[in-house]
Amino acid sequence: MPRSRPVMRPRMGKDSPMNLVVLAGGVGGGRFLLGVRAVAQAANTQVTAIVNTGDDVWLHGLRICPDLDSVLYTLGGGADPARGWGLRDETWTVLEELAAYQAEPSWFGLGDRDLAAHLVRTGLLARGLGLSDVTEFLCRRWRPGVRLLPASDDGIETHVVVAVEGRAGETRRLHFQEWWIRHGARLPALRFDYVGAEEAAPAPGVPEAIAAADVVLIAPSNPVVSIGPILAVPGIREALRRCPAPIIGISPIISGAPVRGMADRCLAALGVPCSAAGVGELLGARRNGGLLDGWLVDSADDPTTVRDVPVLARPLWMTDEAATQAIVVDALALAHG
Ligand code: FO1
Repeated sequence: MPRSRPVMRPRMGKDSPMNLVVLAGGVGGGRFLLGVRAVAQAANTQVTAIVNTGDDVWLHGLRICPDLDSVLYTLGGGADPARGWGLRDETWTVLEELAAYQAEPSWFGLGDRDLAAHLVRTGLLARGLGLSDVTEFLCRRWRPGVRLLPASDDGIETHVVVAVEGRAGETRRLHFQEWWIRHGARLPALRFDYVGAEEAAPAPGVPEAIAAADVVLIAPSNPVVSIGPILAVPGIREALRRCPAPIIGISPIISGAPVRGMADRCLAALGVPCSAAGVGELLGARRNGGLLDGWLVDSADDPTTVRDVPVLARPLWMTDEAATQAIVVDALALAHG
């Protein structure tokens, strides 16, 4: 439900600029960042979003970065509001022509306007630019109003391990996008592998942004396939654990169901209950080797307890930007005790 109470300003950024770091995935991460940006603009606060790259995929010779693009398009005002991903006023001529060639994969929707970003990105990568430089270049077009950093410039791809039907004990792996889009996340996942993450380094600026943060927020994104790959990059989890700033997570689960997407199917593979408490325990208390200094859950999940983590229950539905701003203000209030 939309909230009626006025948005309060957080206790930050009064004199010198403050630094807010947000770990985020795609569509939900972009919508959350709309609220973060609005609160930050009113409070002399700079925002750095560290975005998941595990969904990235090579298709038709192009490097596609769905989460970076969803955040970019959402903050840039270009996202299609119904789909959440891709661009508004889209046309699909190239996709139709690819279908005429029976070019595979046919299950991934590439819009004509969206293709421009993939062409530019792939071209710049081929010229030797890192993904973070390429992202900065794309930001000149969309002006997202926050600093967007990929978690890593090194290729990371989330793969899903599933059972082979009719062959007991045999497994196969597929790219996350194939599992998500082609199979609608219906094949029971046995495991998620963040391929390339172990050898990856944080993108330039990521450790520095975390070290300089006054508050770190973990967006209500899918904890397994959006936040998981970010934390799997060696150095990022450590930088978070070391940083002096409070780390506040916002639950992506309300009343036992994902706010958006199919996080329930991802959590099942990890044996984690699909609940605000389950995801809170998965992230864990910083004092116990986890990450959280605070966990914001929806009012419907009150009371929720997570071992050694202060929990605040407030409305968490991102129904509009004002509601999302209120969530951010609540998260900052939790950060400031
Ligand atoms: N999601 C779909 O459900 N179907 C698609 O055909 C599709 C195409 C697509 C193209 C570009 C892009 O940036 C995102 C796209 N998405 C599509 C969204 C994406 O697969 C997922 O929602 C995210 O990776 C999960 O965060």
